Amino acid sequence: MFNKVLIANRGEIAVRIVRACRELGLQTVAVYSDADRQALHVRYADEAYRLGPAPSRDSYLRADKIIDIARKSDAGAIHPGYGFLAERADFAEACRDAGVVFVGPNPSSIAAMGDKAVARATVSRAGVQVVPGTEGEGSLRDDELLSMARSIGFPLLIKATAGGGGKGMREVEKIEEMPSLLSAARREAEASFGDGNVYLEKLVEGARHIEIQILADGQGNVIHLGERECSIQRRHQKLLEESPSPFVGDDEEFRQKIGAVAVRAAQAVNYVNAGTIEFLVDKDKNFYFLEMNTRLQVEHPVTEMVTGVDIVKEQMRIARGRSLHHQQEDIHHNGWAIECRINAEDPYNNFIPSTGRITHTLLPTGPGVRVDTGVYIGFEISPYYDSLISKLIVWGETRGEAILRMRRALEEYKILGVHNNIPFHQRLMDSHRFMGGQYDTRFVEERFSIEEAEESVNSRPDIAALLATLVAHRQAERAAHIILRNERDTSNWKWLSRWERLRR
Ligand code: MV4
Repeated sequence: MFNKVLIANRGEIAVRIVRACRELGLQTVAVYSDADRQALHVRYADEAYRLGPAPSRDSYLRADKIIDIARKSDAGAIHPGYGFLAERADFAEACRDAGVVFVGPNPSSIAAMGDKAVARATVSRAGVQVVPGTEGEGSLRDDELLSMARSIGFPLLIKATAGGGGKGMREVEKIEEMPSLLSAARREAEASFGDGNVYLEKLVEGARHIEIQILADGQGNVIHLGERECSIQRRHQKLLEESPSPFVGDDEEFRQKIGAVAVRAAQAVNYVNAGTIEFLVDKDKNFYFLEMNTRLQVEHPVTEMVTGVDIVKEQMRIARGRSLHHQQEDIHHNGWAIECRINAEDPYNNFIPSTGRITHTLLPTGPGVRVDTGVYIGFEISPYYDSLISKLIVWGETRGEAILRMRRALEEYKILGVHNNIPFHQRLMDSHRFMGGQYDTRFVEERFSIEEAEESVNSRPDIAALLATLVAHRQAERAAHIILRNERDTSNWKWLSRWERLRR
């Protein structure tokens, strides 16, 4: 039984894990690269050890060093967070060989779900619906794929078996395109994963991306914590997640149905610890298994906010051999949670990553607001890691209240020193399609433009008048803001009551 945990990660998720350990009375060990010497996760942990230079392969990906530090610091467990080593079966195995508990599933579960064709075949055998496509687990040659494509039908998708996150994926409209797109997909998969193997799936159009949070203990108990809606994304980077899904809403029967299928998918690989099953859901509520993420996810807080379950503490309990704290009947969904990923990127310039020092920041607080972050004033956003500055999560009794609260929190939030995507989220909160919950995975890329959204805000005559006042009389700035805010409040109230009448 361990009492000390090494956190093999950085940023907000490392801070999140330290917090869970604190509350459980577990000692913590941080590791850091040269870029993160001053980082919050280092300051919050009981001990911290240097890994190496900033690049990930010299620091957070150094499995050997991390296991060595765990041994020397007498940490009995390693929590990998997400990214880096979290879904590497060989790392989970190396931990086990070193006598250190890996806070996550068994290496065999990671491996089975890591190969997307094996995952498909495995859950399919367990009776879980997958998108029609190639069957089996082996490698298929181009000529075999070509003849299978004909019976699957078009449009279809070529996917990398080692993939996930859309890399090595190609959409095929007609058979003539197959040969060139096959070699392009194989090339990209080879370059990204060192494995050019691919499989085929029928393309499901206009689908939503809904995922189910799973918890499983070593005693064979598996439960689900309901769904997260993750369709607001750009180039396979999620930007906003919510729970419940507006598409599922109060259809409790559907929630329990898809939840039970997710549980079956986890059981198919003898899953232990926290995990997520991704589904594509079409407009008729048909759902298909896509893949399983065998780790804690970035967006886990929205599930925590509506279920009241602390997922990271549950992970620790499971890793300590205890059985689940909750049974399926104990899980209830209360209210609505939305998470905005606040990234250091420029939403006005193709979302290019922005680097530099955070010279000033003001965090939103107050009722129903949670901010998970790893940065502070003076922190340098470097090009070495992902661009996540923080996660802004709000809770409301209804979706309407959650949206208004998110608008309020985004207004309060100030970050100076790097470009950030707060304006993107503000415009999204104003978008009628978002408000109505009418969006799918193509929404951000095909139907939403921050410039146009800005335009529509700017063309509102009341706001234009206020802006004119601002330019002419700088002193009037504060008063003008107060007027602006009151204007908004009125429309917010109107909007909220309309929303709530609509939902009844
Ligand atoms: C699909 C699909 C439509 N049909 N598979 C994208 C990444 C990987 N997780 C799977 N992905 C998709 N697979 C079939 N058969 C559409 C997507 C997809 C997508 C999925 C989830 C979230 C965002 C997405 C954006 C574009 C495409």
